[in-house]
Amino acid sequence: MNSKELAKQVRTDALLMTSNGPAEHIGPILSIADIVAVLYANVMKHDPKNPENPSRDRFILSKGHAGACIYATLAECGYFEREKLAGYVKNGSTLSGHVSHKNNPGVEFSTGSLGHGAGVGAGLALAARMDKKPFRVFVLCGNGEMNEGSIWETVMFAAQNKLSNFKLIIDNNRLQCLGESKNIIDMSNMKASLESFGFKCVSVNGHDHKALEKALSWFDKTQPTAVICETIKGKGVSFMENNNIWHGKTVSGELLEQALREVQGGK
Ligand SMILES: Cc1ncc(C[n+]2csc(CCOP(=O)(O)OP(=O)(O)O)c2C)c(N)n1
Repeated sequence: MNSKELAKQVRTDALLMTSNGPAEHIGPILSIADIVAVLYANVMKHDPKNPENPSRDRFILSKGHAGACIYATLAECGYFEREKLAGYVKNGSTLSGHVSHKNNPGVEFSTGSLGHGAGVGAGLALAARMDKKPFRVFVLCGNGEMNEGSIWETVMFAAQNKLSNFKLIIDNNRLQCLGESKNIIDMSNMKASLESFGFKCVSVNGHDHKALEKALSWFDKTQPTAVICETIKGKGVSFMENNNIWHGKTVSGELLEQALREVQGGK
């Protein structure tokens, strides 16, 4: 499946999955579907038949409230049966709303408490160097999550240790759960801040698959890299785009039908 088909299928799966729960994060999921699809279809070295391969690239979804996105991607790539997605957030399922690695092949690390994925990812990147392993580590954070001090500790650590196999990806949709980021902690200087600590950094349209592939495949020889993805929260569903009410709300009924038609390319 190419990245565009994968993103379309992930959006469809995620709409259906999140309709199982009372308060699911569909806006945050639609925001990152293109980034995650490009990573898994075109950028990362990974093998669904051998999820524990020590040389595999690692991906950590640090904004773990968007769990349905990674579960759907992994199922579509063949890590586990698609039928398992129907159990999402239901009793007895391993697919919790916030990401869990327990009994979910392909998930590297459980997340949901924001600010932790980057530190774990940087540790993995250092371990790769110490063990002389070729893998790279990709961590995806939200722009609101970038308010967390622990992320900036990681940035300093990764830069000082010249973790050139570490890539920080920021889903910069400019919203967080309670409003516009610029009114909470303004991070419009994010690129300059990352560069000042020693990261190499680019900004890219987070829904343009070609541009994403180029930026996400780019690594520096000595320094860690960051890709700031300019995204639209709720991307692909007209009534959800940039409408923060869909940060943590479930869609159902006629609106769900409309959303499914829209992500499939209809009206
Ligand atoms: C440590 C921590 N504090 C608060 C929350 C509650 N919370 C869940 S999502 C969210 C907003 C995250 O914003 P952003 O990173 O921009 O993600 P997006 O809204 O784009 O998905 C918050 C504060 C949390 N999950 N973890």
